Order: sequence, then C-alpha cells, then structure tokens
Amino acid sequence: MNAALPLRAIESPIESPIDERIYVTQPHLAPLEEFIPYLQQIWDSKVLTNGGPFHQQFEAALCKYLGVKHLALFTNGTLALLTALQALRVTGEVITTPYSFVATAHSLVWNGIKPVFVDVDPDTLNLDPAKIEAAITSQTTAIMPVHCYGKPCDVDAIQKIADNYNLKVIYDAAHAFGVQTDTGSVLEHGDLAVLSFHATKVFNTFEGGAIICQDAKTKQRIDHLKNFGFVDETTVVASGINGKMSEINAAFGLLQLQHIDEALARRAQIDAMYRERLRDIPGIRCMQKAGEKVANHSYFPILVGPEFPISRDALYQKFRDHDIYARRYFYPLISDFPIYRGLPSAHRENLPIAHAAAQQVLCLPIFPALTDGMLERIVGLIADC
Ligand code: T4K
Repeated sequence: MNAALPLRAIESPIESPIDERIYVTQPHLAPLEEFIPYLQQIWDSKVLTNGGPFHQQFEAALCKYLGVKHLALFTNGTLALLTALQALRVTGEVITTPYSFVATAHSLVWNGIKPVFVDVDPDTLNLDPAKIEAAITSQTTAIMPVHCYGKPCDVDAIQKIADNYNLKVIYDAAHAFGVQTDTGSVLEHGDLAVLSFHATKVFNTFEGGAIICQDAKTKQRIDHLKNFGFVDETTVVASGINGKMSEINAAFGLLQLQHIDEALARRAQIDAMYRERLRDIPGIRCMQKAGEKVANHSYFPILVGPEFPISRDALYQKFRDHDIYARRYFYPLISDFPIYRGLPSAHRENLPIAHAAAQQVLCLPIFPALTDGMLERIVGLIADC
C-alpha cells in the first residue's frame, strides 16, 4: 500500500546536506529542552484542547506583547480569516488585493462572497486606497486589505472610505506580527485583524492564527464561532466551526514568545545587511519603509528591474542552481489562478501595478539562523550577474 503523501511537498533538506541549501525561511524554534516542562504539564493535566490553561495564558500573553486589547487564538490563519468574515456577517462583495497568498481570496469564496480585486500601490504593494471607491457597488459590504510583507496599509485612508460607505474592514495581517505604526500596533486598525502563526511566519506555533478585535462582545462571538457555536453544554448560538488552537500549540507559543525579541533583532540585522550590500547594484530595488515604526522584517522582497542584466525568473533559477530557494511571493497573482481569472475585476488592465510587481519581485531568504556567510553567498550571486 502506498504511504500517505504530504499535501504539498516542500524541498526537503534531507535530499542534500542541510548546510548547503538555503530556503526562503526557516522556523525559529525555542530550545527543545525548554519545551519539555510544558509538555509534562499537558501530560499531567490531560487537558489537550477546548480552551485549556495554556490557551488562556497564551491569549493574555499575546495581548500584552502585541499591545492589543482582545485576541482569539485559532488553529491557523485561514480558519481565522473564515471566522472573521462570519463574525461580522459579511456577504455580497468584498474589495481585496490580488497581491497576496491565495488564502486571502479563498476565505471570501468559502463564505460565498465575491472577491473584487483592486490594484496595489507601487511603493507598498498594498491595496491602493485611491482605487477602492471606483470598485464599490451596492453589493459591497467590506474591504479586506493585506499588510503585505508586514508593511502597513494606508489604514487611515482605508478607514475613511469604509466610514463613508458603511463598510467593514478586515485586515489580513498574516505577515504583520509585532508591527507598529506611530499610533501603536497596526493590528488595532479595522474592525478585525487576522494573524498567522504558520511555520513560515516571523512568529510560529507550528500552525496557528488569531483574530484581533476591538471589544469584548465581538471576542465572545468569535469564541463561540470557533467552538461550533457552543455557549454552554446545551446552547448553540451559531453554525460555528472547530477553529480552536490546541494546548500543545498554545504552550509552544507561550515559550516562543520568550524568544521572539532575539529573532526579530537578528532579522533586523539581516535586513540592514541586505540593504547595504544591494544598494549599489543597478536594477535591484529594495522596498522602502511604509509607515512602520517597528518593523518585523518578515520578508526581504527585492524588485528585479529591466536594468538588471537578467530577468527575475532567470535570477530565481540561478539561485536554485546554487541551492538557494528564494521565492516569487506573490506570483502568480491570485487573480490569475483559473478559479479567479473569470471575474471582471481580475482582468489584467484593472491590475497593472500588481502584474508588474508579480513579474519583478523575488523574496530573498531571511530568518534568524541565516548567517553572514549565507548572506554573502546570496548577494554574491546577485552581484555576479
Ligand atoms: N494570508 C496571507 C497573506 C498569508 O501569507 C497566509 C499564509 C495566510 C493568509 C494563511 O495563513 P495560514 O492558514 O497558513 O496560517 C507558505 C505558507 O504555507 C503559508 O502559511 C504562507 N501564507 C505563505 C506565504 O507561505 P508556501 O507554499 O510557500 O510554503 P512552503 O511549504 O513552500 O514553505 C516555504 C519554505 O519554508 C520551505 O521551502 C522551507 C521552509 N519551511 C516550511 C515549512 C512548512 C520549513 O523550514 N519548515 C516548515 O515546516 O506557503
């Protein structure tokens, strides 16, 4: 009998010596021995899930760390997005960006909502507020922008439009863990913001996610929705789902929080080194700050322009030939996948900036364990074109 295959193969380090291959990211993991006492507690208590003590502690610790008032943990970011839309009873059409991971638009479709794609700003690659109004129809009920690469959206302009047209705003903040603007956490903007704690994210709990909301009543509705709609043993108030984070993930998250600052500090160093080393290479553009007072350096996207001797795809291939797995996030655009291509808003002419970016962006490896030597190997290949 065939062994079960993984859902999607990742390039396994087992195929070649681990120190030769450099992936776009590598999870930052707290030392294993520090996790054992947490496991012991779970084994002793036999509480594995359903809002146990680690779940509660982790929610409180995250609120404190992130500087937000209310947060509900989830199994992953996608379930959190699905539930966020349910929590606000969003229907009809939602304006969103084509320049993101597919989960953003999928969460709309899974809720029977029609995504309406609007182009992005050329500097931030986030939803361009100047183009939102033209896409609003009588069916529009919400805007779902993405703080892409952890760069804050123009939250004030988006909120102004939402207020004028009585629309909800749900930020897909999967990349924005710990990001702050002048007014505090970027996660406090909009009606809801959704985080991902996936293995590939700045802060990971293996899999995980969260919804940040503004008041206790909304938090309660989200908590009901993520637990099948149960209020108590015999009362179900909504057709909820199972989105609960398990005790093992929550315990791990609590431990991970103790190590996040060192991880973020190393990311900041790597970001600065890349900028310094790439500064004078014609045709390579690094993205600039976009209103973040505290950045998380979750990705290091470069734009490979026409002045560069080889194309973005040729550079991507060159990296692969040298065992460096940079990624073309986000190519193809969501609007170019066959399931979305038929939507009127998915037409190329509607999304010229997003299309140009999808052809030019390459995300270079960035993770706390990336050494200076690895970085030299990466920039050396670029400089050598
Ligand atoms: N919204 C946005 C804007 C998002 O970016 C995402 C997720 C979501 C929503 C949904 O959140 P979640 O439901 O995932 O919580 C990855 C991630 O799977 C995905 O979570 C993420 N966005 C997306 C941007 O990237 P892939 O297909 O690139 O993953 P993969 O498996 O190719 O991993 C990339 C590299 O990371 C590998 O080459 C090696 C390294 N890696 C990966 C995994 C999974 C490890 O070292 N260990 C690991 O366990 O999608």
